[in-house]
Amino acid sequence: MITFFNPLHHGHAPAHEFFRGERVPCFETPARLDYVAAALQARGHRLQQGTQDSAAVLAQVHAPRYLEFLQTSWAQWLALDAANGQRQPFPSVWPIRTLRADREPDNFIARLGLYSMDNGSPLAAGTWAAAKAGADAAASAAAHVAAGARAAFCCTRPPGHHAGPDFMGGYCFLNNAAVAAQWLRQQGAARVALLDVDYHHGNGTQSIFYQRADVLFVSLHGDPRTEYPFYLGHADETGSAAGLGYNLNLPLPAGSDAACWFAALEQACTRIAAHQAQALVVSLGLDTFVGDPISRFQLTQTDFSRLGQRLARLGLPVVFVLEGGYAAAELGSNAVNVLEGFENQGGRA
Ligand code: SP5
Ligand code: ZN
Repeated sequence: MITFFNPLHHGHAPAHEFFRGERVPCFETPARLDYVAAALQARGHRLQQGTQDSAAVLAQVHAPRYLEFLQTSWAQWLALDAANGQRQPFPSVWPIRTLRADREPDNFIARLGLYSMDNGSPLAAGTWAAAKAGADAAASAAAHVAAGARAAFCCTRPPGHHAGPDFMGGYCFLNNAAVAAQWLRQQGAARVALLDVDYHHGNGTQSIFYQRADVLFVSLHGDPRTEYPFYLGHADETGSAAGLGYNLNLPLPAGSDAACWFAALEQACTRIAAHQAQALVVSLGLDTFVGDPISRFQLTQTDFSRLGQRLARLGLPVVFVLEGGYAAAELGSNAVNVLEGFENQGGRA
């Protein structure tokens, strides 16, 4: 299958994040994607740049004022102090319950808090350009599938599934999987299913589609009682309004092994089959890997081949969108194992 690669991802390269009050090197690094590109090329897969512009669809999945903020954020940061070019902005205050989120403050750090769910998603000089190019790659992968391909892979970072209608978080800025799903809808798929297999619940994607029946959201993830993003991803979140019954969360205890994980995947596949979708988007986080430094499931390299095989048996056209996965050196082979498992099961593009 064809890979649509984000050519601008290196521009998003913040240096550090916080862990237990200390600055630690970022887990979400450019090296991650370099490893995936290398593994794809070593195993004979074709990489290309997409040609689609995601702008119109981005405006359907994100709020205009959030997109405007993100696009101008680095310039706003520099406007505070030219020396900020060597620093990373972090939010320090948030409009939590009883505070107003409808007014945009003039203060840049206050606006940053308004549009952030955590302090773990540092901006860098090239963040907007990288995130926009990633959304374009997701649109291009979706366009390729809408035009008749069995599958496509959107190989991008920063990831997207924690980014909600009007906020960033969890290393995510623009929701690439939501762009792919919305693109497929606009190209004529009446029903789309979105399966999120990242270790962390895809709170942003869930929120974007929570009131809609046309995009089914199904997620397997670490139980939010103990795992990030903590405040969403419980089993009792089933959708609202027209979307009631079109959201399925399958939280699993931290430490779950492959047997437990694949049993939940069967439940996910049963629900997806019942949706009678015309296309499937997979939020492909690989931080379920036993060697992941920030996550606690126990999938092995061969389990990723098995995942690809199982998804092929759904018989749907698929857009794979890369999300998390922080064991960088193993990320490439783990990703390619999913794609080749899919292809070898008959899911050829
Ligand atoms: C896309 C994605 O996978 N985002 C994950 C965001 C997780 N953010 C919280 C990171 C907490 C890091 N904890 C470090 C534990 C080291 N033992
Ligand atoms: Zn994750």
